Amino acid sequence: MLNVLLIDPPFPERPWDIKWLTQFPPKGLMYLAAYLRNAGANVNVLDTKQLQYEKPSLLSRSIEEIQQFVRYYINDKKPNIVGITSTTISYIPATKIAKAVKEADPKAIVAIGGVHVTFMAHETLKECPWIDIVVRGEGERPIFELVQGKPFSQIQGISYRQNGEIIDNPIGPLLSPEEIPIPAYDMLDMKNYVLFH
Ligand code: B12
Repeated sequence: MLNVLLIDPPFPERPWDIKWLTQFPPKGLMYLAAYLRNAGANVNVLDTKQLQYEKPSLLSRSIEEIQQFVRYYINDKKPNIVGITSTTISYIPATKIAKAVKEADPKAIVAIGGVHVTFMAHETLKECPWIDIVVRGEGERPIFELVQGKPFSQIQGISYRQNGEIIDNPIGPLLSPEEIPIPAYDMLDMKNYVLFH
């Protein structure tokens, strides 16, 4: 089975958000991590928002500094698949992190998911040649099938390039409630998300 790293990207610099937005663990990624771990995969989660505004000092780091950190991290951990999440607001930083990943290891499969790219898969793949796959909608099954090494053509819910064209595989059925795990909160240090301490 392949190794997976899931990354929550930094935010565009909006200083008024520092205290607020760094309080929230990347919930979507923690669901994916729990699902993958339950299925026996080796998975890590990196929340770069915690690097962006270090606590309690609130020392701030630029996106370029975080890109550099990500390159070192990839060289050290050597994940085979790197999955990045994004909303519209975090899309640009997410693409910059994806670029840093590909620069550090061109062999790593770089996937992006989340609400923004679900609706903007073609734009994302056209703008970002360093992103291999867009996962549309619920990500648990598609990322697990990637980890199993299934060919892209057989994974439901992904968009990818093939011979210069973008292919959109149809989205598969949703997970049943029993298949949805408790998010893997233990994989990040929850003390970092306490609002006042
Ligand atoms: C809870 C919530 C918040 C909480 C988050 C708390 C937390 N700990 O996560 C808080 C209050 C912090 C918040 C903040 C904001 N939010 Co909000 N939020 C939501 C809400 C209601 C639910 C999100 C959620 O937890 N979903 C459940 C998880 C499991 O789903 P998910 O993250 O989408 O992940 C799944 C898939 O998308 C996919 N996936 C996601 N990432 C990846 C990555 C890979 C590699 C793969 C394979 C799959 C994958 O797989 C996951 C599991 O199936 C949504 C609306 C909605 N119903 O989705 C709005 C929503 C996401 N928020 C929105 C907005 C605008 C914001 C803010 C910008 C508000 C602001 N003005 O600052 C900020 C930005 C936050 C950010 N990180 O970008 C918009 C985003 C719109 C857009 N175009 O991107 C939404 C869609 C609401 C709306 N309809 O307008 N939010």
